[in-house]
Amino acid sequence: MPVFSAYRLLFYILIYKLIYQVEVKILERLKRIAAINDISGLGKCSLTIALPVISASGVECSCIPTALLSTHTGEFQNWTKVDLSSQMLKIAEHWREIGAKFDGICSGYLASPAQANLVSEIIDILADENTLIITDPTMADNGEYYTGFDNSMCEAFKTLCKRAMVITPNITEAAFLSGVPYKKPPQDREYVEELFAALATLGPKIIAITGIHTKNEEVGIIVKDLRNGKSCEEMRPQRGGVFYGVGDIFASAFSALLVRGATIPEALSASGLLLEKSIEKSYLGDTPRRFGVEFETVLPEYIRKVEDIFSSKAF
Ligand code: PXL
Repeated sequence: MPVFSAYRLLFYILIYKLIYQVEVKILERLKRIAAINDISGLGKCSLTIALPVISASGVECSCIPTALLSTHTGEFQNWTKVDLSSQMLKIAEHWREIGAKFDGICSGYLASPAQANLVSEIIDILADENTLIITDPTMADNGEYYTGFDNSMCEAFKTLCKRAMVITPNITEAAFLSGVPYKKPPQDREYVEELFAALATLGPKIIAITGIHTKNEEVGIIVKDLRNGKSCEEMRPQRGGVFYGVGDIFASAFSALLVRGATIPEALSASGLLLEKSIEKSYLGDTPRRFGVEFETVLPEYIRKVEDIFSSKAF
């Protein structure tokens, strides 16, 4: 082939790639998640995390609040709480009338075990065959139920895990849901595999267990895709004490990125970065723990990482 036409061919290929890339970007429809979770006015968790984090992931976040609290229920006293059960179905039905479509439905903290039935009804109302259902069974940590919760909340969450494609329990919740006795840190691989196997019987296809202390000084997340048996993990240095809202940060980012089309390792790596850096900032800044972690100043770096993931998909 003459040199001239080889260059010309290369030129056309480059132009084609450029146009294709621009088109993919333009055609990437904004995805939408319905976040079903509480609003704790102070103490950064649940919806006050889901809204900014899902938005920063490039996904629209619509909210169905399960309860309105003055603060979260850990390390605060005399908090106020209004159960919003009476509104939840009404909101979903209104959205159905409007014809709103949802690419994901992500549920978390419930005001009562009975709300699990409402969440299930909301899934019936809003989901179609392409909607990713994610359940974050927010009910316990460090081997104990959150204030006001007991085994009946665990039974309620089991029914939601059965409907979910993705579940994101911490290691305490994984133990409670699976019926495998909770093991204090360090938790060896064999124990974690036992949890995965028992949770698999509930029906989800992707299980992300957070807060796993596999060895001294290390803590992290292990995700198993039961469709192909593959696992991936993100470990970080262990920082002593409790960090509030970090499960919500992970569940929100991981869900949004999956809904947007990231692979599991990509979603885990970006959500793990947001989590680790937010914890690190709070740890170094010595922020009072109960007010939640400093995720806000990490969002720019997280957004850059998310952009890298999706711009590489355009080629
Ligand atoms: O981040 C979990 C969470 C969510 N919502 C409420 C909570 C907690 C944990 O304590 O109390 C109200």
